[in-house]
Amino acid sequence: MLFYTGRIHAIHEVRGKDSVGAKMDSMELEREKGITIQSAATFCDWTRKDLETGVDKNYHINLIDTPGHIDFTIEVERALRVLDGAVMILCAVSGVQSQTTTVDRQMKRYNVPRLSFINKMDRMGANPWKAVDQINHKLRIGAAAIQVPIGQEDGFKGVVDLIRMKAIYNEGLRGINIIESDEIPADVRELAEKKRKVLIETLADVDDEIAEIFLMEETPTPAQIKAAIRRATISLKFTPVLMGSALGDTSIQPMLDAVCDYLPNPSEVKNLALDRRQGEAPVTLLPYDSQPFVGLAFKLEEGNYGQLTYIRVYQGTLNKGMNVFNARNNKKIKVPRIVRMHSNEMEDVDQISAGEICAVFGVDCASGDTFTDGSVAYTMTSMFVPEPVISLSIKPKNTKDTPNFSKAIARFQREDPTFRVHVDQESQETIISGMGELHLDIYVERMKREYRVDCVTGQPQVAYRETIMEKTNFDHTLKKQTGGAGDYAKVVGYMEPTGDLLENKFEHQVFGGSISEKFLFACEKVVTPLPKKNPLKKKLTKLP
Ligand SMILES: Nc1nc2c(ncn2[C@@H]2O[C@H](COP(=O)(O)OP(=O)(O)OP(=O)(O)O)[C@@H](O)[C@H]2O)c(=O)[nH]1
Ligand SMILES: [Mg+2]
Repeated sequence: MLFYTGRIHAIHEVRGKDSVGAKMDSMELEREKGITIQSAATFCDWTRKDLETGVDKNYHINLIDTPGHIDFTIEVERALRVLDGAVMILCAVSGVQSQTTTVDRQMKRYNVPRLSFINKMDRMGANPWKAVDQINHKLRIGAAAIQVPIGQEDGFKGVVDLIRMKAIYNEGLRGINIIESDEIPADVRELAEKKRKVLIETLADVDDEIAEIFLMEETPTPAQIKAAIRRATISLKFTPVLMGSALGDTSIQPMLDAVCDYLPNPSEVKNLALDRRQGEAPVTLLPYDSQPFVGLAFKLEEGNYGQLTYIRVYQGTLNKGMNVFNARNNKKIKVPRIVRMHSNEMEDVDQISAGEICAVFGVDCASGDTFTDGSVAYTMTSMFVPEPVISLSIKPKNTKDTPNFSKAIARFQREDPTFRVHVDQESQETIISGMGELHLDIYVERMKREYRVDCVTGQPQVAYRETIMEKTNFDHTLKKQTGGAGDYAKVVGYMEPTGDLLENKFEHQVFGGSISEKFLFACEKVVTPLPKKNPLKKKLTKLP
């Protein structure tokens, strides 16, 4: 996308043979591992010819590229919190994968309209129809292809636009030229007609206007189909499905056209804030420059020049040198420097308008803070932060590295709310927790590279709780030789599921005798607490 919009002049892979690396994956570790770890922001312009009037229209796009791995899910979360639309990328062979369902949930959480793009159409076993079916059934969103492929697998060479019934091919170096033809190859004509019907039927299910045309047994015009796709996509009832091959330079430009055609512009998205002067009543933010400034800090990065704070401007403008107020603590801060990001590069600007994304220096705040110009008392809701699922103990190999170790840990925690650190009370070890083994590995590796701290880590522990699945009897005699006759106790009982995972119940059935409260309490104490660190098994051995 960046190449075709003229933002970069060559396409490189994350871990390409030319060792240049992808523009949006600038971290050394990303290039080494060939995966995206951190999200990166950029912006680009795309000129789209209006089909009705034939006039060129320029669209300005703010773009965030996010990782796909579940380990870096917070990067997806915060991007979706602030973006007005998304392109969900699927693999033509694998279709909807488990990570797709996670991202789908995140898109739904923030009501983000989406296009679906089935990539890797050049691969052996590519089957876009399986993916379309999975979006409908697994993700439960109305989905229909608006294109069909021309050629298959390594013979994939273009698509048919089902709305206008035109064949679209890429020509020239890296497919830079788009060639459109009214001549649809004979072997795809039938499929194209069939899938066009499916598109109209699917739209009829989610859009009244198309439903009416459909019931009258008429065929909607291309303009009517496009308008319906736009309405249904923005109202989250539908996702148009496109297909192509990023590696094969095929059919990327039509996807950019679709971004302009079907994803909302900032004024079409309802973004709410809470007005603290009106008892936290929701107010709709208006993305106009003339309104009072309201922005949300959604990502922090500590760099060479201090804290870089990414802000989405929802309303009004943000100007260099302006005073802004942090809604959380009412602190007044002067914004000394505003930049627009192009992955790891930045460009100084004096002003950022409503609807755009920028980054500022010298603004000390937490992720999720709302900023205003002080004339309104709005706060925006923050994003969802999932609980970490895996932990491991960590310490620097050399104690002399402890200050750097602490510095790194503090920074990672500030930047990433899914990375947590605590000191275990029993072992006095530092425990780091995160979303997966890879997540923690990356931080350990970054500590080595960026802070020159070698660490020793323990075995990863997955967060889990044990519970009793069936009734189990116990009968134990405790003998304690304290001189003389000694003491002994016999404890007989059973354990069984209470039916409630959160509650442990203790009952005793002592009758007749006189067992002192002290002993009963000791028995209760052993079975009642939910073991935090030690699995239940360990506790049970201590039970008597
Ligand atoms: N065959 C084929 N391979 C592709 C295509 N597009 C990307 N790939 C390969 O897929 C791999 C991952 O590509 P990336 O662009 O890094 O994918 P990504 O979605 O950014 O991955 P993460 O950000 O790490 O989640 C690379 O090895 C690419 O060469 C394509 O159209 N066809
Ligand atoms: Mg990537």
